[in-house]
Amino acid sequence: MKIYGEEISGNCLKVKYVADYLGLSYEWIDVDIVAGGSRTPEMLSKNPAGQVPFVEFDDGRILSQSNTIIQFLAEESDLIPEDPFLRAKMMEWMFWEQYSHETAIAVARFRVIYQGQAVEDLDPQLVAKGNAALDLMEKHLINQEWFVGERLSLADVALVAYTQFAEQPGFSLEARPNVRAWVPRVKAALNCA
Ligand SMILES: N[C@@H](CCC(=O)N[C@@H](CS)C(=O)NCC(=O)O)C(=O)O
Repeated sequence: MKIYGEEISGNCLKVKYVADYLGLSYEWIDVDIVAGGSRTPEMLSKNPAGQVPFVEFDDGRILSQSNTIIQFLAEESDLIPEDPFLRAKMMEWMFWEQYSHETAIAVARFRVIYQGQAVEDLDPQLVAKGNAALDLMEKHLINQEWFVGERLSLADVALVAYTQFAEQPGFSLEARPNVRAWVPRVKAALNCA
């Protein structure tokens, strides 16, 4: 399969982390997101949403949306709990990540790191949303090592993707020791740098 993405993107890294963890063979097709590389006519013909990541399988079928891709790749692996309720809890966190976490932390990071906006000029509502997401994670991790159940799951993969970069646009993990300890725990379990 071919994975279209760029390693500056947490959403793309999710796919790479899972493919590497599972030992899947793939070709990584680098897409220059900032230069509009995901919106060329060729790319739009593959993924009309104009975004990465997406995966093109050997039979030509295409799948987009990071959390959908990782769920498909990890089918029947130990990254997805067998228990239906735990599996649903995993999905709960993955939907939450896309609506309440990525939309604040990834967006703030993009503005600061790639568009050169000063941290102090970030929209206060965006910053408040990001802080609320990190606070919720911190609270959840008080009595747990992993987001769902007793081991690493796709919920951790989805959430670590941008949490690992949260300090770049000025969010602090200083007063969030549980999140701070969980990030390297997940990355060690995934065996990724
Ligand atoms: N919900 C999508 C979001 C994908 C997304 O936002 N992709 C960004 C990079 S992280 C992108 O391709 N941006 C380029 C553009 O919109 O032109 C997912 O999880 O895959």
